[in-house]
Amino acid sequence: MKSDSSVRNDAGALAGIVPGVNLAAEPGRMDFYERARGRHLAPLWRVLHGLVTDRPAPRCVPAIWRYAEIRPYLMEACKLISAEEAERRVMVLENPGLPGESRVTQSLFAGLQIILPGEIAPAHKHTASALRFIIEGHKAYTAVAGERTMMEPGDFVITPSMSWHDHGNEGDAPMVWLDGLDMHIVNLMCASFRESYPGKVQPLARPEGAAMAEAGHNLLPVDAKYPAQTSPLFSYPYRRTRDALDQLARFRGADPWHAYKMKYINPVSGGWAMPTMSTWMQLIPDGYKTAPYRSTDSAVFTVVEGRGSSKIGAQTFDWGPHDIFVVPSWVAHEHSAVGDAVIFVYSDRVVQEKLDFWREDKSNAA
Ligand code: 1HN
Repeated sequence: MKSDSSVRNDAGALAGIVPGVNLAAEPGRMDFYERARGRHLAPLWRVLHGLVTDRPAPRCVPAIWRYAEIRPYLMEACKLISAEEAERRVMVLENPGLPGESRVTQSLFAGLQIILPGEIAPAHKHTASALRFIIEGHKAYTAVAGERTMMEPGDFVITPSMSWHDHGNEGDAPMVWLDGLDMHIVNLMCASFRESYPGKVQPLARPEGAAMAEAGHNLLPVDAKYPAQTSPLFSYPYRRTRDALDQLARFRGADPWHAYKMKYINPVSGGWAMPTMSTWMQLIPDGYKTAPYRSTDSAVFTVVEGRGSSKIGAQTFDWGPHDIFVVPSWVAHEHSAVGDAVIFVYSDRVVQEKLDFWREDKSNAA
């Protein structure tokens, strides 16, 4: 019999073998496997239960990036490369379970982008949609599809698929934001396009505030058509979000699993603000502890205000402002806050809902 090293019968590959398969008989099948491989054929029974798992089996692991520990690296990057040379000066948050893959979860990207006073991140567009969640700094803007918006800490800003976007910092301090992108979902389907704008910045076609005027007041211009699935409102200022949560907490009780959690919506459809990434802002009142919860969407949490801790699976992570942590799919988690805590969350829930995959579990069954 031929050596079977080429048929990957190592423990890792066999993790997916059907339990009924007689391992003692496998050596006698190796010659067949080998010849089949020459015809680009492979036996499903050796991999089936790794392909179709009993429950979510994320390779992504619970993790936290503490801002005080990573901010110095952003500053150091500024000394080594300009925003222009890098195209985007972003330090990627790599999930420790997925090193080298530029993934914060299996389906999502996260990075911290830093732009110094006077710098410009040149205009480009791509299939992937991006969200920005502003961490620190003032007087920086992003221009999206011909309209600028200024960015302030806590603001949630959207770059829809295939819209030109460039950023600039007109203030006197560094500007840092979290970039959340869906390119791994785009790439799963091999649907990615990208183009540079001929010129550093795109021309502005509308005054600042136009999108907010049209779509930001529970009103829409009569007869306006919105063919895209992304919200036409591309900036959700923190001032308004915070106020909404505050007012809600004055007359409603906290939800056992979520405390106060408000989804960002597309005013045209009433659905999620973006077609590929769900986004929320969550308020956990001082002293409150949420009940264990899990769902099939893996989520990225960015702390805005307050301190607290989250038990994620078996691990407990303490967090404070600007810390970023990840909860993988189907891992039970619970949060507790010391002082009112406000947390921005994004996940792939909207995609799973569209595909009828999404599930949640509030039963505390592990
Ligand atoms: C991108 O275009 C931006 O436009 C940020 O600011 C991060 C990460 C991967 C690919 C494209 C931006 C990105 C990105």
